[in-house]
Amino acid sequence: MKLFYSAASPFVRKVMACAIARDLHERITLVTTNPHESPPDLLAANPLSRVPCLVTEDGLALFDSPVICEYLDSREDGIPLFPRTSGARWLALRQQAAADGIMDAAVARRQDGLRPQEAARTALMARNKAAVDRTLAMLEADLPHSAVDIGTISVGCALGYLDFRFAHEPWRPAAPRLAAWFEAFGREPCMARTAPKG
Ligand SMILES: N[C@@H](CCC(=O)N[C@@H](CS)C(=O)NCC(=O)O)C(=O)O
Repeated sequence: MKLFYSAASPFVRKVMACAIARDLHERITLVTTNPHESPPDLLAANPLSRVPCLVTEDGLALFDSPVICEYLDSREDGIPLFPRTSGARWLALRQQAAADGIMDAAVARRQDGLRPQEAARTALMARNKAAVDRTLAMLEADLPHSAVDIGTISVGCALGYLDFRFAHEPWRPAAPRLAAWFEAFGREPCMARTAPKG
């Protein structure tokens, strides 16, 4: 398998954490890609010009991260990352959606923050920050469990990205229980081995 990859992307981290949890990571060749430059080989696989994008051994190009993670979960045997029983399944999928929303908002703020500021952009950045803050409050109230699944991996990647790109905006004081959960969950091999660097 081939993964169009950007080291700083929290969505790529989520995919790699799932690959490690499913013991599939050694079958993945990483192709370092800058999606903002729209390289032709990425566009041929993903017309949205986004990473992560996984090309399977059959040549099928898959995006975005929820689809790739579910594909990895369908390969081989192992404890499912997408729980099958309805209660656990909907909780994990809601956590994934919440975490993906945090990552979307935080990545957009990061990109906007690198550009010259103007009123509309500043308002959009404030809106994205409020979305992140509200979703953190939801996760603080409705704490993830300790098992490794698509929900907890996604939440771990979202919180890791906030630390990576927004270390100057500490989130822990408002979410101390979530902070304790994150510290413990960060010791899972799939999280420890994919922690953002640099
Ligand atoms: N919903 C997508 C989001 C992926 C995404 O936003 N990737 C960013 C990098 S972190 C990207 O490729 N951005 C390039 C662009 O939007 O043009 C997923 O879950 O994979």
